[in-house]
Amino acid sequence: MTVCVSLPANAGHDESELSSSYMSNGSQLVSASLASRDAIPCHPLGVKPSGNGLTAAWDLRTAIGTFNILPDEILLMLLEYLDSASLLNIGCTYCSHLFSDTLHRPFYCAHISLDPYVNKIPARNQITRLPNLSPEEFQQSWTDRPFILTEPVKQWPVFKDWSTEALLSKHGDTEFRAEAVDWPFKTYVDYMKNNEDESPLYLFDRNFISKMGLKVGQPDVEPDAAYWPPPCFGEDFFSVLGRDRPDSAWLIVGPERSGSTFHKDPNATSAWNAVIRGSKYWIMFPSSSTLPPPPGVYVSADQSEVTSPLSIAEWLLSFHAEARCTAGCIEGICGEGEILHVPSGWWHLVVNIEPSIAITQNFIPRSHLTAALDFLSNKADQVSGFRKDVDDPYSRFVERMKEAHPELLEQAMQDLEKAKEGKKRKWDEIVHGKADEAEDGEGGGFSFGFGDDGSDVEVP
Ligand SMILES: O=C(O)CCC(=O)C(=O)O
Ligand SMILES: [Fe+2]
Repeated sequence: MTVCVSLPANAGHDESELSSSYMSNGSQLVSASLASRDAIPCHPLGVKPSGNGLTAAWDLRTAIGTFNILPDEILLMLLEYLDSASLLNIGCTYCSHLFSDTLHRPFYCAHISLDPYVNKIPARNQITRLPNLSPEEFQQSWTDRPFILTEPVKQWPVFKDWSTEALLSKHGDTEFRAEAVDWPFKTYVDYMKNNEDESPLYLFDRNFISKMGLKVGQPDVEPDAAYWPPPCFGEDFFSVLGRDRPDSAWLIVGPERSGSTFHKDPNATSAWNAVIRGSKYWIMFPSSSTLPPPPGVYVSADQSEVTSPLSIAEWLLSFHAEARCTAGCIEGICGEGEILHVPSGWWHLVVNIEPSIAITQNFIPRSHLTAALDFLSNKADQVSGFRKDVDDPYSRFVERMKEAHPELLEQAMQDLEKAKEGKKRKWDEIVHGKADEAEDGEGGGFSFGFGDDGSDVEVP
């Protein structure tokens, strides 16, 4: 790896105020726009990027004696063994002449402008916007395509009533889950307004309906409903599981820059995500057994582990340009009062471009029943969101579907079998050669017959 030094990060600061970056190809870093670099303030403790050390007269690192042989990443791990008082002391120590990308990069990522990434979306990538869709239109043409609806959310009482301030006054003392912590809403809002984190803590609560005493349901059935799924997303086969269904609805609150790194939604469900306040930038990719994951995302063979840059900003800096040019890329901004459809199996990364309040719900539409059954049966180790005492989600789902929708289940099971057979045939072709070629002894030798049958069904 080569250290590269770019133009001054902050014109007008002392001569060592350079920004640097490691690039594997050794070329000079000129990628970040002037506008975004101009916005990066100085590190509050005076830490500078590693590249600045190249021209510095003196380097504070030499002051740590024998520890100087250890890379910054290991030193940071050692610091984790300090008690909180010592950590606070270090956290208040001004470090002029300390040059460390490990320390500076998260700070840099926390301050890049999101504008270059969320603006100027190429027309071919733009997500489709529609006023509304009927259940029939959705089922016919849209279950495998992302889109934004502009009308339905604007009818919801929560669209009229909810704001950070309104929620503060009603639910300030209510605890909501934000990643690993349960915080009173007022504590979270305080954090949200004052943090400068690279990856801000994200409020993501699956019990908000009961915690907030909300009623949910179509307004003709539930006149006091706070919101209701738009009718096109009404069909949801997980509802046959009643109270045994996996988690399905979340309240999502976060400051600018908070969001979700690349993932597919759980249990092969589809989802809708409604923005009540603020706005979100989405970038999405279809997936299939033959498509690679999005740029910068690496998946284990059984898809159980997804590795990508830890922070959204890091991914944007490193991979957004390539992603934008990748076939299948869909991008869009879901604004206040709009709702976005995430089809089953699609990769997506989401970043709040303003402080946002959203509700999301996951569901199984008719056309993805087979995918959900496949996931529950063949990826049982990756199934998530069920209560611990629901010990065999697949069997329970099949049982309840048999009672509620026997014909649909029968059809989905047949499709699943067919898909498995298709894969088996391919497997046999790979291992044993194509039957016709093997028999007639000609045909130019063996060829790998990969083709996408659109399914991720595993060979059992
Ligand atoms: O609003 C967001 O951050 C996206 C949430 C999301 O993708 C999810 O809940 O699966
Ligand atoms: Fe998601």
